[in-house]
Amino acid sequence: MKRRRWLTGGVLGGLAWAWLDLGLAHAGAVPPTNPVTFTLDASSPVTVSLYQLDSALPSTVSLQSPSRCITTGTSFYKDVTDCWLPEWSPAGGGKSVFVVVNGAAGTPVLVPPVLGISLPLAPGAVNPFLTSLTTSAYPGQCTNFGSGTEPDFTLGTPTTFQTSPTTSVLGYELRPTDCGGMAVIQVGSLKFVLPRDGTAAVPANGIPEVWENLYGGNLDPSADTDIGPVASALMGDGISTFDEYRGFIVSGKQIRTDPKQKDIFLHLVNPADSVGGVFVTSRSCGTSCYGGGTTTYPAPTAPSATLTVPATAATVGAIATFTSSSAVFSTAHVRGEIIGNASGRARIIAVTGPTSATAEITQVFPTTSLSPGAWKVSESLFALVYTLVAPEGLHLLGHAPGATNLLTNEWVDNFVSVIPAQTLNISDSVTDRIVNPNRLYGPAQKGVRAMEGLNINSSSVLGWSFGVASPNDAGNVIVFTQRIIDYIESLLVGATTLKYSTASFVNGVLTWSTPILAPDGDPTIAQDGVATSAGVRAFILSKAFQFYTGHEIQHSLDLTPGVQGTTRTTYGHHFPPGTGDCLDQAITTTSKSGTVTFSIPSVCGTADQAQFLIH
Ligand SMILES: [Ca+2]
Ligand SMILES: [Ca+2]
Ligand SMILES: [Ca+2]
Repeated sequence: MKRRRWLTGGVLGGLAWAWLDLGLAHAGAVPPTNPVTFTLDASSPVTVSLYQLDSALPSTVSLQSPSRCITTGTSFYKDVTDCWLPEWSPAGGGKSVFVVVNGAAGTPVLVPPVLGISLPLAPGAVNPFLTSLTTSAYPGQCTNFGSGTEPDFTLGTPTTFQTSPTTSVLGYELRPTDCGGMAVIQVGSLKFVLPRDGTAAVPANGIPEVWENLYGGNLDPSADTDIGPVASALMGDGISTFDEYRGFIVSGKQIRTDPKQKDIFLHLVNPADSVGGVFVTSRSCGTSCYGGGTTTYPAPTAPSATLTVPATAATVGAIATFTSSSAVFSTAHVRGEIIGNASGRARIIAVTGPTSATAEITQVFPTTSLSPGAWKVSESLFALVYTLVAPEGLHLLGHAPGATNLLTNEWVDNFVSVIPAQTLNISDSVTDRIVNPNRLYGPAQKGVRAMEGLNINSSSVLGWSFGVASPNDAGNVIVFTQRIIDYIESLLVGATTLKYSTASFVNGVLTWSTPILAPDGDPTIAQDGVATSAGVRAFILSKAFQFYTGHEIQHSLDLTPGVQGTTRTTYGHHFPPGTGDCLDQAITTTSKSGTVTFSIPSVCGTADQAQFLIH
């Protein structure tokens, strides 16, 4: 492609001619919107097109990507009319697109927003910025983020740019100040809705066709009909389809969520408990066992496989796909880390197969291959929740992995303190944890706050849920991480061998696996099952952390089986220990002749999947 740039200097004389030709030759064009029917006037000789700098576009997109355009590898401006959606982030602001008018010489202007809009709208109400055909001024910047009611776009002065070696065009910079706003551009008497909304036959509805078509087209903006994880589960995640389109800032990055799959919003507070304003610290992890302390769980392990490191792993911030020589990766690794012992760190975004994971580089990998024992990988703390929603449906708000986390501006955060053992102080519990404060449709929806308590004021290993229901009724939970460590260690006194078993579905029934020697997590040593091995203990502790953290979170997802006990024993909002379900009350162990076997659930049963509900 570099070859084309050589031609640029020789063709300047042809620019004016090429510009005039553009209107007819153009692939992507948005016709004007009929102000009565809100359909597109396909017969109009005047249209608009959109351009972005090709080299500034990503090489791939996912369903969550803010925009849909990908680079073709040139240094020119690319026609993005058919793929562009607004992009905005707290750090970078709006990402510009250039508007080109085809078939007319008029200067485009941005139609200012209609005033006096009252939100949220009634169910089924038509977007008022659409009915008035004005640029939108949605509250804040995204469904969960920001404040203010400024126009959602600005339109700049004329700019000339190259769309090919031989073509230069005149455009106007359109810069979003919102994650999902609607720009209305007027040329003469014609008005154009950007991104393109509606067709010649289907009226605009406030949701661009580029996004709607990912989910079957022409959606109801006020609907909340998410399904999953099983067909019989009740519908909805509390976020309307329009607000899912408009999108969220999740740990600093803009995403759009799936209107057909449930989304869970979660904020981790680690540590959460404090005395007189001073955070409690722990014997085993210092500041936190969830990240930012001296030890973090789940702990990384070293797979017995060679890791092939892509060239892009030499750039911080790049998205790279790693491959392993044998099966290593599972869904549980999403949001975990790949770590080179000598150098290199990457945060796993997606696992595409047992030998392949896509990850964001956070520290440069200097080599292209890492042999067994030279690299590690860690699972996610939230692996148990992934058995209810896919990892991309669990959104960690305001989360810095590997660090402590307290407050976030990615939801309404009224957290004040937790005083040991578990006195929770929230300044305003009515608005606390709302994740859609800037919504266009529907009621307020809350997320889940998972708090790490480091106090050991009680010996109970069980966490605490401030109510058992959905996030709108409960939604604050504490996990006592030092107590988990103390409990596991108490079981290891006198032990020589540690074994591990977990339950999986076999013909719809939770079935415990044959216990294995707990792995030491290092192919260069042979200490599997050795009770004194640091790696073996870290493995058991990691599985315990995932279990207790997951099931406390799940109390806020309506996974609250009532008393499930026998005639002699009850288990509160749990299944009995040993059932194998993610909502088991506790880990079970057996001890015989120095061998301690841990049975730790790692999946939710079909009963949980059918009951899982957010409201
Ligand atoms: Ca639409
Ligand atoms: Ca929804
Ligand atoms: Ca959803």
